[in-house]
Amino acid sequence: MSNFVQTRRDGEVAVVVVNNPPVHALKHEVRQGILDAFTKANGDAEVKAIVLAAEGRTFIAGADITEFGKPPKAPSLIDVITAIDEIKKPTVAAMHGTPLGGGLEITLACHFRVASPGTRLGLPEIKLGLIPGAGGTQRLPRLVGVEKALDMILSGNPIPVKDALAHGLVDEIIEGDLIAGAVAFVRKALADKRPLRRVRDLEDKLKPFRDDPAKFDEAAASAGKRQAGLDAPRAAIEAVRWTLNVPIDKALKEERDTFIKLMLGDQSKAQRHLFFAEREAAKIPGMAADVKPREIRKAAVIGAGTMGGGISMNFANAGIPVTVVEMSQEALDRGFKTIEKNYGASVKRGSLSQADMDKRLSNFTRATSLEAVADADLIIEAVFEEMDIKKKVFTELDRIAKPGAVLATNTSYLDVNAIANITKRPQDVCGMHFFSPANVMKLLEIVRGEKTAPDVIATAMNIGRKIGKVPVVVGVCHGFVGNRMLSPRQTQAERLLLEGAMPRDVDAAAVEFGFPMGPFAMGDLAGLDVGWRIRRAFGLRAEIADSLCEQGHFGQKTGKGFYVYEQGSRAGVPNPEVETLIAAASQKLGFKRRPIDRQEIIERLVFPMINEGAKILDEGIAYRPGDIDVVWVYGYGWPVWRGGPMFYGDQVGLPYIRDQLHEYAKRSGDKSLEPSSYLTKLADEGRGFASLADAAKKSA
Ligand code: 3H9
Repeated sequence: MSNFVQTRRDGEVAVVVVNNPPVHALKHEVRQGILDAFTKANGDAEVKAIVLAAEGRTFIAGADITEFGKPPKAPSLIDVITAIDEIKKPTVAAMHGTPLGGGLEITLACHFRVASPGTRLGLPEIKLGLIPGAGGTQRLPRLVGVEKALDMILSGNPIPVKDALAHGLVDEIIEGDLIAGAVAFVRKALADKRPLRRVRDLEDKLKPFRDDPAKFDEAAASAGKRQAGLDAPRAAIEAVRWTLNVPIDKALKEERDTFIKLMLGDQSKAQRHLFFAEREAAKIPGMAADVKPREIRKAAVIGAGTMGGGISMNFANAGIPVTVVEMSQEALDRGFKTIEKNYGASVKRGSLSQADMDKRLSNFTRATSLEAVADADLIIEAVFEEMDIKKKVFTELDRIAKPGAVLATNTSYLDVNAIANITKRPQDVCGMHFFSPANVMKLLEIVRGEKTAPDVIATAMNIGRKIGKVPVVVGVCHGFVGNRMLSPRQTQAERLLLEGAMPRDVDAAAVEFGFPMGPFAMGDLAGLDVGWRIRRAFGLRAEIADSLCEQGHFGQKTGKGFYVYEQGSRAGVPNPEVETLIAAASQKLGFKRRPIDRQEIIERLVFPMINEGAKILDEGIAYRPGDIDVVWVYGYGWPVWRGGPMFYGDQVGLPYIRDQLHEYAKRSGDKSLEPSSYLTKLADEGRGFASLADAAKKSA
């Protein structure tokens, strides 16, 4: 008997139970165990029906992703599924937790599926740059219909069990003991002589699409927004289309071939890297196992501006009471108007019910005095980005906050140690850096000050996850990880203008690379005055952007920035005045303008970021290269299929990046482009960033 799969008998029913915690990933031994168990039960004349279930917190959550790219070992998941599909005794999958990917595909070879309340079922392969590779694209549409299947496969999001029941993916929801319920279900099926239909033989839900193939394109188009540049969604649509016109055995083979091609490709490699990087980022090296997060029952946010309002919504959405403090009633009212407008927009879109909006709004307490935060367990300061103001707020918080409260600053650039040290409890202070719009963006940089207590970091991580963020711990430096790496990109974007490019050239190259928008369109959207203010505070100047600001052009909000915006339009058109301004600036600063090609633009934007990332790792500001990748994907729209800047750096090769940076520094005379000593060292030693991740894992 396998260690991972055990069979017990309940009378005439064999119950096959998978046990490979935490999520029963279908590694080789598990596949073998399931195959053996089903083969044995099928051959046993005393067994009349078979139930498949799993121990612990979930049913099988998919193939073992760590096996991808390694030499395959028989039996494959398809071998297992084919064998189950052939069984003539009733088979029933008993699901709980998150039956996902290959885990759900196995159940599609069973005659019946039952599930506990709270089960969430899905085919998330698309999020790993894959399509379902064990029959999901062929069996799911036959069971739930083409529209629902496309929706599930293209979004990758799991559906609640009630939805699954409504669409025929689940035959019954079992309250109470799941396995006992599944056994009772299958006994009844035997007694009623229920026909044993194989999902692969179902045709009725395909018929409307076979009769009218144009309906398929409509269904595919309406199955959610797709990110440009990704291969898997296109492949998934084609695979589901085969249900209409390709015999199932041929389609299953083609599905498998497509899955393997995607699995071996760079996009899936990048997305799998991110899957594990996100989970690694949750682990804090050196954190003792007995460190417990503090309990957060009440939160408070100081500031109801764009950031403060967005931050507070996260808590209200998660059902955590949150007090929002502003200096004046007027500012408070303005802040809440925006919050209500944001919720109202979700209600209009249909993504939130009016009742849920009201419930969320009831979690807010409004206040105009800091004293109102006295009973909060976590206080996040989101006031103006100026050290003196922050210090004043923290001095007050030190006086007012209850002992043990976590005091967090949302600063983007300022020294968290200096803020902490103004209080008598620096161990309770950390940074919680949200990204705009703070109620939407998933990234949360948790800034570890030199005196921050481990349980404060654990608390910030824990609450971050509770409010749906992806938290990453970073150290104190100017701009932490994300903004610090953004800075050389911005510098190069402006340099490229001075040397010969136009904003549209730079933005087009960035979009071609995969960013949702280029640096200049982004600046116009965020407001050029934001960067201008920060640069002035630090005595810095960006010739072109600052000239625009001096003329009162702040981007979209003033109708003019690097682009011109027609009344109410978010799409900018090139601004001829800017082109004149750029030419004049080039002349003034002594640049001889020259044509700059796409490759140089992309490399000049991206390689300096990788160079800065190397410095960040060298200084220990980030624990692992994967943490930096998570920051950039979740906070700055780095294209997922390129895996994050450090992963991309390894793909391109550090020796090439070292040489190109040196070459660009020479050509442009910009010394800041020179490769850092750490990047040079890694490149010279023939190592990539991945070697640092491996080393970090070994020492953990
Ligand atoms: C697939 O099935 C392809 C098929 O169509 C065709 C095949 C031929 N493999 O997330 P957690 C690890 S593709 C290996 O923290 P949670 C994870 O790294 C697959 N390892 O727990 C972590 O390890 P560690 C389709 C996996 O409760 C630990 O388990 N399926 C896998 O927050 C706990 O994970 C998916 O894409 C895996 N498949 O969330 C599902 N899954 O402790 C991916 C997890 O060392 N998984 N691990 O850091 C998930 O979405 C979440 O893990 C889940 C649980 C929702 C299940």
